[in-house]
Amino acid sequence: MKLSGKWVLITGASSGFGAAAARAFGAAGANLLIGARRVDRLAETAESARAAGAASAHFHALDVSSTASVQAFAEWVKSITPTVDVLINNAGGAHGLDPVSTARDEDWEAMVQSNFLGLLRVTRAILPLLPHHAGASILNIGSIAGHVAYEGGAAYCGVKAAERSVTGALRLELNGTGIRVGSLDPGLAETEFSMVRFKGDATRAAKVYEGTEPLVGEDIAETLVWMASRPPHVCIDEVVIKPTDQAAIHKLYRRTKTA
Ligand code: NDP
Ligand code: 8X3
Repeated sequence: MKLSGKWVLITGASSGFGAAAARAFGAAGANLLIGARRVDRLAETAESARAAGAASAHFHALDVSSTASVQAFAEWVKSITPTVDVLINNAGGAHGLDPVSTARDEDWEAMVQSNFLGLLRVTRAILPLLPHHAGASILNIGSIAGHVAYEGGAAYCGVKAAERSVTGALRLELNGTGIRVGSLDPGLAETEFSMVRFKGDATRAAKVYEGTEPLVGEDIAETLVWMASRPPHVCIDEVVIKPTDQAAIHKLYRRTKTA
């Protein structure tokens, strides 16, 4: 399916995967509708998407953890276009890496609100705009953390496992509409993810990627473009994408420095 002229909505497009996806769908000639909380960063993403070839790039503040914000965002979308062809639910992330015994309510709540409830809220608000039988797609960003649990990841792994359940339930609910529902589940990728997880501790964040070659936003973006551009009768249910250095969630190859 050609993406040129299609309307693509991306949540969490102020950095990382979402910003890279805006540029990649822009390069394919799409019209972009992007949201996140940091509006200054959205403006930069929109500018780079236009430079990449986007038919248009519109941005608006969005906090997926607030129903009122999601509703206001959806009203803004409707003021621009009556249809959205591709919805990318990407907003989210991890807060903390503490074991259950010492983890904080505010971190759990932030993860549930953005990764899980945010996904549900945005989908509910935008679903009426997705055309039937025209190759429309809902693409949700999961994680390998939704497949395999790790220490300190109880809540994050939990919300990403929930993303897989939401994706599966939506695919059943939308069967017969022609709307495709897929999940893209990445492994280790260098974005602002670890800076957010470790609350701005740049040294701790950098250690996550030390000696290894992680994925980058563009790897995820080009896969999203591929998923959305399959012929309308083809639904890519689930893609797991990891760095070659990451054989499994706990097995990450790190090169030792030779001075
Ligand atoms: P980044 O931190 O770079 O990007 C996260 C994006 O989500 C930002 O644009 C941020 O925008 C947005 N966001 C977070 N909370 C909210 C909110 N409440 N409302 C609106 N937007 C929000 O990290 P990534 O690009 O890596 O993360 C994107 C997705 O990919 C997340 O769902 C993450 O869990 C997932 N993921 C990441 C992996 C990785 O290793 N990097 C691997 C697997 C999955 P703002 O702060 O401006 O609101
Ligand atoms: C991000 C990947 O392994 O850090 O979802 O949880 S991981």
